[in-house]
Amino acid sequence: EPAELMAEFQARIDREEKIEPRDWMPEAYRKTLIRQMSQHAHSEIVGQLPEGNWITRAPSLKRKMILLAKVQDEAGHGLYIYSATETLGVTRDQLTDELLTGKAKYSSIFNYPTPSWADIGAVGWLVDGAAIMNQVPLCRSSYGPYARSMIRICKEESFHQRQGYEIMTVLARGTAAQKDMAQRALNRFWWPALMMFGPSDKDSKHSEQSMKWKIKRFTNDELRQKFIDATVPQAEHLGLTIPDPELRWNEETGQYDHGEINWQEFIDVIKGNGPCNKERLQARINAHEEGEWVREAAEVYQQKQNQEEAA
Ligand code: FAQ
Repeated sequence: EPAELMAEFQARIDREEKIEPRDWMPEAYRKTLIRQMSQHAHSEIVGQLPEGNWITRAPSLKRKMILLAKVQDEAGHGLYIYSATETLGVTRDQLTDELLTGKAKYSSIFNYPTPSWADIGAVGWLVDGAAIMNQVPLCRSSYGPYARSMIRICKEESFHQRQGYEIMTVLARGTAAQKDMAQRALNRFWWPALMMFGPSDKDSKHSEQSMKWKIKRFTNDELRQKFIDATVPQAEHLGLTIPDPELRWNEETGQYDHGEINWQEFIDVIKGNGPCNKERLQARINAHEEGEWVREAAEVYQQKQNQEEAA
């Protein structure tokens, strides 16, 4: 790629200009955006499953309505981000195919089970909380369609986080058994939520370039630390204990120190060997197969319309 074009591209980024679909961009910029955005879209789609598990069993009609709305929001987020990704020259069919054949990654967090109602609270509080921490800076991402799609998504995620925290509040103030249920859900989701931010900075192969291109505005470790610092007081307010014996406030740094993340577990989960990877992928394959008749009908309808127009 010509050096002048590369230099001009970087200068535009440095001036905080947004890059738009028809603009010239380095192939590697296009590639890394397709990678990150499609993984993000797949995460929103697969992310419906852990919570979808509780829609039929939500403890009241009101809870069921809220959860349905939240899960539908996640479907919507997936669709906006797929559309934004298509502006980079890939098709939705290609992206779907990569997900269903297991080639594409999606967030590690959605490979964990949600065995109790409290997990729905923990997912909203911690998973959506982590998602917001990561996605608010993406509203300033250098690629225009991605940045714009994030604005509405972040507003919706913020409602999701609050509904999760509210579920946790009710359980934590409830009976001893309810509080225990909330604590167990926190124990299950704390470490996986920290892993959502990705590998530590020293192992993050894309961070340096993505920061230079202002696709990312903070490193993985920076965002993880912000999340911990924001979340520990919330756990204290609930009267719940974060399952990390090494967690303590550090006066000097003005941050919480924390224990080591189990990176082997992270690697296992992204390689497909987490507790629910196979189940999640199978659920998406089934949904796709069951939707075959809709795609067929839409195609036949389109052909008829074309014929009528031609006649
Ligand atoms: N899981 O070099 P880096 C949501 C991969 S929120 C799986 O650091 P990068 C909302 C990474 O892709 C969740 N894979 O990569 C919701 C790369 O693999 P590759 C979705 C991970 O891109 C809530 C390799 O490791 N959010 O869905 C993970 O600079 C509730 C090396 O990593 C987003 O996707 C992981 N946790 O930084 C929905 C946000 N972490 O491609 C339903 C947008 C890393 O070389 C219910 N994405 N990997 O094969 C990002 O901000 C970035 O892509 C990072 C990773 C920060 C995730």
